[in-house]
Amino acid sequence: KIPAMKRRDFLKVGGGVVAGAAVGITGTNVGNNLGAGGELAAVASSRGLTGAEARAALTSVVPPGKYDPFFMFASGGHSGQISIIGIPSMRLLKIIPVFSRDSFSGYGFGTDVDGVIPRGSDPTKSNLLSWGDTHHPALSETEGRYDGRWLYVNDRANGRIGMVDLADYKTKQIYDIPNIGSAHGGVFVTPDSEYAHVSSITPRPITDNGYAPLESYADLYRGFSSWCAIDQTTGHLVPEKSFQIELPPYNQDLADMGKLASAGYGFLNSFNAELSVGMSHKNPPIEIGAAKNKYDYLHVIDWKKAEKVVAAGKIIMRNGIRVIPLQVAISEGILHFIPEPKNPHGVEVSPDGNYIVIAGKLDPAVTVYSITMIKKAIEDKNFEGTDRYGVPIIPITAVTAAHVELGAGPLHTQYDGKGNAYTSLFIDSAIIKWTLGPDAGVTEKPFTVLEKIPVHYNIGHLAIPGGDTVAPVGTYMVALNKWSLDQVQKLGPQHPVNLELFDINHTPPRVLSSLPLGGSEPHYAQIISVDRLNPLTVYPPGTSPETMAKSEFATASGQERIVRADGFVDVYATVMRSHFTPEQIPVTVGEKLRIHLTNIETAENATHTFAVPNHNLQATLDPGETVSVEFTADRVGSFAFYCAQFCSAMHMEMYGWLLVAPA
Ligand code: CUK
Ligand code: CUA
Repeated sequence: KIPAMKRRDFLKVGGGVVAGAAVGITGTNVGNNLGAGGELAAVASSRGLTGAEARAALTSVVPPGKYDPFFMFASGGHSGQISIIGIPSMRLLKIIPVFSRDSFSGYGFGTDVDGVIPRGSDPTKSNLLSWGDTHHPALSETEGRYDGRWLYVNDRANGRIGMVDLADYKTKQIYDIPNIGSAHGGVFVTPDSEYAHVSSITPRPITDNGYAPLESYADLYRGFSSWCAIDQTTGHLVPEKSFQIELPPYNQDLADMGKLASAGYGFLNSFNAELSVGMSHKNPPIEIGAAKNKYDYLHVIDWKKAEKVVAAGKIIMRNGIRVIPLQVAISEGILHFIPEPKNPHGVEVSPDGNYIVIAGKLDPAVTVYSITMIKKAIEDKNFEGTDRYGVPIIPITAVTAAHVELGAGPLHTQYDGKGNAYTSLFIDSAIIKWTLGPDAGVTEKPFTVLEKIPVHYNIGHLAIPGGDTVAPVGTYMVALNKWSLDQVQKLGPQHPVNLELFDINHTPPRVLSSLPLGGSEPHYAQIISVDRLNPLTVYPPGTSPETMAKSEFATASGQERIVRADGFVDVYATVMRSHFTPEQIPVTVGEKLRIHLTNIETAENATHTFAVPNHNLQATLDPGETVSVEFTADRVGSFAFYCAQFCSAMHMEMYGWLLVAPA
């Protein structure tokens, strides 16, 4: 890390760094040009870099063999994946498929873990989905800090949550949440990871067959706030321990969990309080109809109280999950509304938990609510009537701590832990740095705009290490930009998204580098200190990643065999550099095969695969891993299966024969 430097010391990297040369840049042209003197200056000048660009490069470079201190877990939008990006190097380190198939990792191509994709809890939903739209990753937390155990992410398209185990960075579960057709508000976890929360964005009919004409929208469509219980040992979501709260058919949008001062509460934005259903002979398009009212409703949910109401049995069962009916949520004081300026997008709670910041989208300001004032209003029953379903409305004036003008199209806010907030402006293509207020320890210049930081271009979310936790690390900030326009050479008509890295230790924040990311659209990302992660290097021999225990099919060297029983051909195989055992699998067409493969390597990095030509079979086996591949040998032929991962000098020789003889 380059410490903050005085102007005159700029780039004066000490002797010994570059062949003993004292590298310096003289004071007069600091920040714009490189001056004479030193090899670093010569390098920069030969590459046509300005002083600022050279400084940015030095501030963020992670040389070969050195490591990034932070990982960013970014969603992949409609690629259905999660990407891991090193910070500050901005190198793409890994892609974890969650909702979509991926032949590289073998995910969805014939292995055990393949079962994760179709395995859902809601039999009414298609069990053949092999795509999703990841938006909001949520790292598990302990006491409001990322703990590096698990990662959850919503499928905005299909109303599901995927769970990734950070022991091996693999997807272990997809929970197909009942009663919701789409999921956007979350995933956010409670401060001790009791629940992963998500809400539906588009309401769905509560009829048995899931259909209702739009004329009955107000009566028969509903939203659901879903509190998915997390098993504290495995990280799996447990349907029997989860519950939902029925909500009016507004579009419940982004959400955040209360923490510290606001622990026990969840906050959900919404839009379309107008209940617009789109164009017909008398209706305007949704886009216009949903923007008519001056206010929508921030949903304030007391989830601790909801837990008690569930425990007291004041619930109904609906498609296998416990549901608190809307009228019960109202009468038990679980749900309150606060008007929020029209069609808001993000709601983000400050690290101390005192402030709930709403980004307006159609309002050029953020509205800051105070949890102290919200609690008081609820206690005093200070309501200004109810919405059309009877939900009590807290007057906006009773709870607003500030309304801070920022600019056009505010979307999302992150915090640096030093009393500052950073809010993205989609339309203005900028991030605004502004101060929180006294409850967050800011007494001098509270709620004041400090900087306008330009981005390229059209930013959605932004991420700071721990930026949504109780303990942000205000070092780096990444802007997740939707458009890249002139920032990258032409790559055909579709442009990549563009992530930009900023140094926010410096005032004003400075851009360091960018990562145009093809093929993946990070909506949201969370950045964790790498020292909080504790992944496996190799699996204990014969481990099934699905259970993280020894597989009953684990096979040791010398125990390889082919067994015919119960109508199956079970092949117990081992895999190592540079051969499969057995190398010949002779069967007759029509036989059902279960091939159990164990990678018996104990060496780090010694991954192999089992790739079968002309079949949709590609299993990837990390060292120690056991997977089972099940299929029917339904075509006659000699198929040379092989290892698709370049693993040794004899990698090309690593193959064998699946011989399917005619009957
Ligand atoms: S949304 Cu995509 S930029 Cu799903 Cu968080 Cu705001
Ligand atoms: Cu094993 Cu290539």
